[in-house]
Parts: sequence; structure tokens; C-alpha cells
Amino acid sequence: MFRKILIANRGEIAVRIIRACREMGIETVAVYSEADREALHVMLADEAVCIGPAKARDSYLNMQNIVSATVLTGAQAIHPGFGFLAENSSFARMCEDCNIVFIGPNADTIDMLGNKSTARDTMKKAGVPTVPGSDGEIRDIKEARLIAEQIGYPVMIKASAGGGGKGMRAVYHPDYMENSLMSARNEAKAAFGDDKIYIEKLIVNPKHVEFQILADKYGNVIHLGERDCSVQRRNQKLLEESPCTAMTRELRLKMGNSAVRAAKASGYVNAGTIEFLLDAKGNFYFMEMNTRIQVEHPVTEFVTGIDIVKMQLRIAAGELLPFSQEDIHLQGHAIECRINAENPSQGFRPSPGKITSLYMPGGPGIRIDTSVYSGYEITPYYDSMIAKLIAYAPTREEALMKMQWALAEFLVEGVDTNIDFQLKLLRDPDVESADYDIGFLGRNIGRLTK
Ligand code: MV4
Repeated sequence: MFRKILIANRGEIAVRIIRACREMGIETVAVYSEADREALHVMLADEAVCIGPAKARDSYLNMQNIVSATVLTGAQAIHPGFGFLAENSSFARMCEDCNIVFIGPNADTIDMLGNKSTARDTMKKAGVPTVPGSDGEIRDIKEARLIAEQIGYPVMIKASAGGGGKGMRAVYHPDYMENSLMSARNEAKAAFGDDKIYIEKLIVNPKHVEFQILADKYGNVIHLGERDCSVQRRNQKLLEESPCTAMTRELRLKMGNSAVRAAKASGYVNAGTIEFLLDAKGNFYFMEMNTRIQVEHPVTEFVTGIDIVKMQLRIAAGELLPFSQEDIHLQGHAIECRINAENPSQGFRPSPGKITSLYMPGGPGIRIDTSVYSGYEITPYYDSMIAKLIAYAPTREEALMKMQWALAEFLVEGVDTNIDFQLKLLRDPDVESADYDIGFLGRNIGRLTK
């Protein structure tokens, strides 16, 4: 096992990784920008290195400074967390070249899965259900029209280098194909410097159901069940839960097998997530594979009893998975609400500032992953998430009620938060019945932000 690792991230995930390391007797090195001098992860780590000014591109995205800090402190491995460099294959390759263990999949796997079109083709070959669509990229409008006629409208134009919805356009009629194709290419070019696109059948009102997988270096791959992440706004998740209420035993078996097959087909190692679209008839389709630990991982940790971050460290250190698929049993129900310093009634505008007073809930089945404290100054440089509140109980009804009471207890003064919005969301009949899909929030946002 590593003697010392460097955490190339900040905020609550950096604190989460430090906690896992401490319990494993691994020394920790934090990196921080000049704006994060007072940050919690800097205080909790054994060592801390300032890697640059506030702007992410000069600090948390500064590969050279991060690798230098790793070499200077004698850390054997880097945990990238999520966001920043977590899915950057050049960074993973730089670590490999400098004989530093990158805690995640190798650079080639990140490259292959980062290209949404090659990822799709890989999954298709592996027999993982994919959305009907083009074989690889679309060259011109003629080919786009042909493919769309073959699969039938409505279709979805997607950017190969994409993800997160950028460069994506739904097309409901041939007359709109040319303009949609052009605007998708322009957006993809602007966002990723790559305007390649592909086309899929549009799946109407699906759920976003993702499967957590763990894969060791010896070809052993298991899944840890699913998370329903359909409550999203502009591809930002707000609420996640496990298990997914639309899941049946046989559907979980089929989707779980597909997730494992997807990981094996991509030579995946470490923790990863396979995202599926699940339609109302129970058909599921591969959407994307995320090559990092996810924000919502605590939901899966509650229902499986497995510490996913510790598993990442053990896999990266070359250990065999200590369990097989038969050992994984989901128990109870977990719900996560993301607490953001933002103002939902003003278009979710971020609300940086000093937290003048903070009271966080607790009690049986309540977990809070956060890096804020009373007196902490939330800076405008990074994302607005200040805490993840997770509620766990034997049934979904109890978990929902526990979450509502915890949100009602949660007190943050000095900045605006989305706590009241989350409370309204949880009381919504469609959320209470779990009868929601990816369009739910878009359809109800007006009523929920009044
Ligand atoms: C889709 C889709 C419907 N049909 N693909 C959104 C970003 C990226 N993850 C892919 N996304 C979608 N791909 C087909 N063929 C709908 C979405 C989508 C979505 C997916 C999951 C969660 C939220 C979403 C919000 C808008 C669109």
C-alpha cells in the first residue's frame, strides 16, 4: 500500500479522500490555490503545497505544478477526485511517465471512453445495448439526413468529444436538420475544439440510471448497483438515490451485466460509472462511461456498505477485489441532496461569501460530506456546491422523511442556499412517487423556484 498520496483536488472530495487515507494509515499531501489557504482540506492533510493563484487553470489544472508537488513531497500516487484533471488523459499519461500512480484507469482507457463516439462503438461490439444510430461520425448533411431517415425522427445530434450535453441537439423534423447540425458542430468546436458529431435515436423522457463498477488490475469486475440521477438541471445533478424505484430484479441483473461487460470491453481498472438511459418500457441504452469517482458515490456506499474511495486506493496499489458479485447485496434506501451556495429564485445564481453561522443536521442515517465551516469564506472561483447531505433508511419513505427533517435542520447564514428549493423538490408528488424522468425539473422549475 502507498505510504503517501497527493490529492489533486479541493473541497468536500479532497476531505473525503483524506479521511479514507487516514483510516488506512496513508500520509496525505493537499494542494491548494492562494484562494484556498483557509480551506479545510489544507488543515486536515499531513502536508500542504500551494500550487498557484486562485484561477483553476493556474492551480488545480496546472499539471506541472501538481506533478512537481508530488515529486517534492515524495508521494507515490495522485488521487484526482472528480472534475479538474480527473478525466484528463494527458495528466494520467504524465503521471505514468513520471512513475507516479494515477488512482484511476490508464490514459488510453480515458481517451477511448472520453470520445463518446468510439465509446459507443466499443460498447456496440461488446454487445452492450446502445441507442440505434450512426456507425461512427457523420461527415455531412447528406449522411445526417440518410441516417435520420433510417432510424426515424426524432433524433439526437451529439458531439464525439462531448459529454454534459454540449454540442447536443434534438431534431424532430428533417427541415431542422441542417441548422441543428451546424449549431451542434459550432458549439462542439467552441467547447472542445473538435466538431465531430454522431447521431442517435432520441430516447423520449428516459430516466438517467447509472451503475457503479469496481475493476481490479487482474480482470475482476463487479457492479455495486445503480443510482437514479434523473433530477438534473442543465446537466447538473441535484438529487440522486439508490436503489432506482423503476428497477426490478431481472432488470438490475441485465443492466448490471451490461455495465460489467462495458467495463471489461474497455479494459477498465478502478472505480467507474456506466450511465444508461432507461425508458418507460424498461429498455435501457448505454449513454456514457465516467472514468472517475462521482459526487454521488455516498449513496452507493450506504446501500452496499462498501467504502468506494478505500477500494480505489486498494485497487491502485495492486490488490485483488476482496469480494465477488455474489457478495454484493443492496440494503435499504439512500438519497443525496446537493447543497449549493446559490439562489434558485435568481436563476440559481452562485452566492459566494462568508458563512457567518452554520448548523448541520445529524442523527441515525444522516451523513454530510462538506468542507465548509462557520466563518469559512466561499470564493467565486470554483463550483457552488458546499455540502452533500445523504439520508439512509430501510425504506424509501423513511429516507425521504429523514432527508426532509435534515434539510429543515440545516442552517446556513451569510450566503444564499438551495435548501428550501430541495425541500420543495422532496415534497413534490412526482418525487415522492419517484415517477420522474430527466425532463421533470425542466417541466416544473417555474413552480419550484417561486
Ligand atoms: C440522450 C438523450 C436522449 N436520447 N441521448 C445529456 C448529456 C449527455 N449525458 C447525454 N444526454 C442525453 N442523451 C439520446 N439518444 C437525453 C440526454 C439528456 C440527459 C441525459 C441524462 C440526464 C439528463 C439529461 C438532460 C438532457 C438530455
